[in-house]
Amino acid sequence: MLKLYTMPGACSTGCHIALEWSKAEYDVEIVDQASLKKEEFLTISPSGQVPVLVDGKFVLTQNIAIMNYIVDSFSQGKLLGNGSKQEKAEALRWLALVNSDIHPAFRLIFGGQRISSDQKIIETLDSAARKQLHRLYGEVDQQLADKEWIAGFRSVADPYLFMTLTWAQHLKVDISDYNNLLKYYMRMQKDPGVVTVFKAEGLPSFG
Ligand SMILES: N[C@@H](CCC(=O)N[C@@H](CS)C(=O)NCC(=O)O)C(=O)O
Repeated sequence: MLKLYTMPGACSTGCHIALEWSKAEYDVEIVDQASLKKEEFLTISPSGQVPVLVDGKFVLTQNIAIMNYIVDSFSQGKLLGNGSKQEKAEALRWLALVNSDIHPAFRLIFGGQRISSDQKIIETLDSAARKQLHRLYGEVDQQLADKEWIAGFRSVADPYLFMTLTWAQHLKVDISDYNNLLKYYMRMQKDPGVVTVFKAEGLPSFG
């Protein structure tokens, strides 16, 4: 059985939601920030990061690879589309935007002090990241103008995008002018899979 290592509220919670949406049988191990840097965890994730997916002796890191592995393991979830190369590419495009562009921008906001101890530099990184996020979420907002899901159908890109929106809310990243995105965020909060996973990870429910 697949086993996912996740830290509540992190990007790994997105993988947890993808497993739940796939109607998969899976195990979850919830880890905290401190345990990520311990010897035992570093043997499966040398970078000391979640997500990690374990399938027997096979150990996999990196969101994109894990999302793909979930889809290949549980094709009934159709989280990369209907089998056409266009739907698969569309879902991967948005998954890549979240993993390669949106997620790293957040790292500049909550991890600025890992880059520099100079307060001015930290503030510059923070404000540059907020501008970048505003532009990226603008792209997502346009895409959602006539779509319920980011790729046009429910896909692995959605739970990951959703997790970044919880960070945006927490860190007060301004998305107030993006109505399509705000509506999407509200819809996702009510999604039964999201609700189940948030409960399982001990995260507060959305009011
Ligand atoms: N490139 C990695 C990034 C994973 C990542 O940034 N994980 C974060 C949680 S969202 C983490 O484990 N942070 C803890 C740390 O770096 O100490 C992936 O896509 O899986």
